Amino acid sequence: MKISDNRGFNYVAGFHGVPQFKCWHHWRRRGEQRLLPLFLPWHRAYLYWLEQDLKDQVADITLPWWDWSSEISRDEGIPKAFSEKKDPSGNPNPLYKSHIFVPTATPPLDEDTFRNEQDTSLLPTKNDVDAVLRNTNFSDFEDDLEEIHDNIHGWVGGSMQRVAVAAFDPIFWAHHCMIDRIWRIWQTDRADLGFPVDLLDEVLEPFPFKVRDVLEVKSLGYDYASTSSEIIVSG
Ligand SMILES: [Cu+2]
Repeated sequence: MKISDNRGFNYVAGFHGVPQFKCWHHWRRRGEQRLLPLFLPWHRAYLYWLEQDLKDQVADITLPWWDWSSEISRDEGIPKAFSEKKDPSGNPNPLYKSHIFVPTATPPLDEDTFRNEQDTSLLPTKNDVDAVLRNTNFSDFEDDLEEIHDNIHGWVGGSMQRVAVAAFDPIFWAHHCMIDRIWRIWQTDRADLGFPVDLLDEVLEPFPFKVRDVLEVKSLGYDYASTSSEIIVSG
């Protein structure tokens, strides 16, 4: 967050909404006429990009996922690592909020992210996730998963419910890791990884990757510690 050039958090957060608006949601991207189901691959490339920038600073760091369907989330809501205003030594917790600085936006942005979360009883359940996982067709799966994803953005509220600034809230990344993880679970035991073959060469701008490059998390050098949704609840 202290790095002000294109390796910094503020710059990378700006790929999603302001100022670059490169994200894909509900088959759409700003300035693109075609409708394409690139929500999942685009956000996987995005997570990978931030994680590589983080690794340049701290070699063994990885992005965590936030399992908002877990019992712990039902008790505590947003994980304490993200919700506490101060870290254990009394300094401001950088995961609680970030400062959005985009002077080129209309209007110019120079403000902190904020949240306005709802009651934990409204979070999706494991049954909701399991229902999404039962889809056999990629487009249906992605549509259903994106709907749960939208609900979490709305549940967190504040900056997270606006596409333009959502990625500036640090919880965005843990939320999207959970979405990425559910995709990874869905891909397990699918020889073709379930993606429409005619879209494998679509480029995931601004990243130098095609869809085919991000289909397999292991080829990107990562995997999820658990790809069974059972184990997470007890953790
Ligand atoms: Cu999102």
